[in-house]
Amino acid sequence: FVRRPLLAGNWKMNGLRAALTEVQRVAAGFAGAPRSRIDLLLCPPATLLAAASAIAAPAGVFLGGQDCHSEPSGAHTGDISAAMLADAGANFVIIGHSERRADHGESDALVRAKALAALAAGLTPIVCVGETRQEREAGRAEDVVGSQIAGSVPPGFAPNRIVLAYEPVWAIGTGLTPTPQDVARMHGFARERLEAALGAGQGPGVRILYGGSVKPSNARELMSVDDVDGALVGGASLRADDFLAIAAAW
Ligand code: G2H
Repeated sequence: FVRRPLLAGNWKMNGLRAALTEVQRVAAGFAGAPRSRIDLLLCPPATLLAAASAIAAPAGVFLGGQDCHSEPSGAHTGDISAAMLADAGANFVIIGHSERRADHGESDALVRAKALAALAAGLTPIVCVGETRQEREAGRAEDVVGSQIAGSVPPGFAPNRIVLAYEPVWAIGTGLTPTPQDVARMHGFARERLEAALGAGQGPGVRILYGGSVKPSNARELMSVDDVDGALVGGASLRADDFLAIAAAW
């Protein structure tokens, strides 16, 4: 089954307008070789989305948001709807990142509602799951990820409408990464659970990204693991040179 790799950069709460020069560099770099082999996606802060889209979209680089509200509009001060992200040029939106789950108490049910809102607005949700260090040490990593998938992934959608990101919380921004064997095991397990969530025969069509301390020096090894269809990159996506070096892993 051919799944086109997706390399996504999550800038998190980083980036003023000056950072648009990095978007320019990514767009210019993507005009080269990797373009035909992978999908490239940048998720800058929402304040930069429209300007980043004007630069990156003509080069074929996709844009995405980092979160959206579960409702299409209304009295939700400070929140952003999926349609607003789409209107600003987004094609994707990260949903249920562990930092959202931790900082804002987002439950699986809320993550699923947000993913549904994204789908309704024509965006592709990147639904994030992953266990904490304590959960892994207690031998509960698969239980946790399995129940997050069951609770967060909206059922009944075509596999190409949803992306899953496996991000072990203990690997995020720490420089630590799981072994390729651990990643292979978890991605294989996640694909089985996606099959259960989306329906028989649908598992092989879903792109499953690995996230957590991906950088140029480990990208090739992690991206060659079975069932790894791309990466969700935080820190190493902030500089165009690093991000493009990761893109060269394919
Ligand atoms: C995981 C990742 C991006 P980093 O959160 O989503 O961040 O690559 O900095 O570990």
